[in-house]
Amino acid sequence: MNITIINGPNLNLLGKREPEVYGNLSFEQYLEQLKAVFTQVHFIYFQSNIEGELINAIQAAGENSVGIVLNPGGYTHTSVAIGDAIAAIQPPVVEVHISNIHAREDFRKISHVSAKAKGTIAGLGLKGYELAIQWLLTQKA
Ligand code: CA2
Repeated sequence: MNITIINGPNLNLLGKREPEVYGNLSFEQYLEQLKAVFTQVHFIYFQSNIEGELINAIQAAGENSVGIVLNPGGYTHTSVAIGDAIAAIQPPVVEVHISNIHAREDFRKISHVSAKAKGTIAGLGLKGYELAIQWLLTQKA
């Protein structure tokens, strides 16, 4: 069973910068932990700093995955097109943010993704991805 995890811009820097906000693990390191916890899942992981590539990945996951965990990074707050891509696919999408976007600058309180996602997890660090996957596994037929 495929679950796709998609990370947006600058999340390739996890573990390298701003550890006080984003922790000190790279996503690749964390992904190994997820694979060990969810042995029944085949993870497809994609990260890009480019909006159109993220949209292509959402569309592809719409065809080949039972669910998507999406952290759109800064595009959360700007991208109508990513919201549209989520609305256009069948599998459930869980929006995840490592930091609590509601406790930061005002511009981070707006998400163009939340209304199209099944749900949103914010502020629980990388643990949010694991919780999103747990929920997706309750949804499969
Ligand atoms: O909290 C999150 O997960 C965010 O989606 C992260 C985005 C930010 O623009 C959103 O408002 C909230 C930024 C990702 C930047 O990631 C970095 C990771 C390590 C070092 C520097 C940036």
